[in-house]
Amino acid sequence: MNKKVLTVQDISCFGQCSTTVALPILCACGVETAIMPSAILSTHTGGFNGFTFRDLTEDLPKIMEHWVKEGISFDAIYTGYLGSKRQIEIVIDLFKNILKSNGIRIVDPAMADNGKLYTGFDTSFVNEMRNLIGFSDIILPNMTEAGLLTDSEIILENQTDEYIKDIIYKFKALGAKNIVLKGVKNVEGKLGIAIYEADTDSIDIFYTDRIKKDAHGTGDCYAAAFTGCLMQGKSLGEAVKVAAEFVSEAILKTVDDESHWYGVKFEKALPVLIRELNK
Ligand code: PXL
Repeated sequence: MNKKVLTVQDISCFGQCSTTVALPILCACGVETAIMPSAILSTHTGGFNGFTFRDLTEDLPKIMEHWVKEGISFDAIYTGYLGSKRQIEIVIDLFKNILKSNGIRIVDPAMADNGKLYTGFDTSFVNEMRNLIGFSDIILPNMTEAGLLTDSEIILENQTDEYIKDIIYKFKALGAKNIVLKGVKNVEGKLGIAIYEADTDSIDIFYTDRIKKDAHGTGDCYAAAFTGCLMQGKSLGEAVKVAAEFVSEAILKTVDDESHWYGVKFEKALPVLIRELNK
């Protein structure tokens, strides 16, 4: 059966993130994708000055109501950067109203990185996002988001195994089911992704080679590829791995070009994604 995904995140018109990367990546995975733009910005907020920001909060319930009338529903709803606290409540309504009964709720809390909240977010947004965790099937936080959401110290380098476990247990206490925790750095030269699977109640860490480059938009590329793989029938663990290989390749394709500071050349890595997905 043809799987249909809805992604709810902003359109940053320039800058290779959110909806503008999710669509081509899910398309490359062969997955039909509908969008709900949370906001429209001239660029993303990570390094540009004077960007425009049109909040689309008021439009989202109307789009949903129309879809309900049309009988439109989805196999997965995957959320990224949201434009207001109110949109978090709306996402919970989307989960209730337009997700198929066995549909998957994937939440990337896209609100912070490198120890800091993105421009425009505050602790009240974090508190609201904490509430969304209990309504989701899979969450995809980076280490900064994990620290903020679980009220833990944010440790970006050399985390101990206890620290990783503690974060995962705190997420479980918040109602999280499956957890994909990005940015684990507890092995020299490696970048890890910790996977907690609710079914088996187990934690596993998958590692790739660490590339010394802070790249913007990689979380969005990761979440889109992960969702695409899952929709194509890959297991959680396989989807984590294929998405990680894709993002590593995208960073490698970008690392030598200093003028490309605002995003990654994910287009050049799509062949790797398609190859790994079809293995
Ligand atoms: O990549 C996450 C992201 C998405 N959308 C907007 C952003 C950011 C990160 O800064 O600013 C608008």
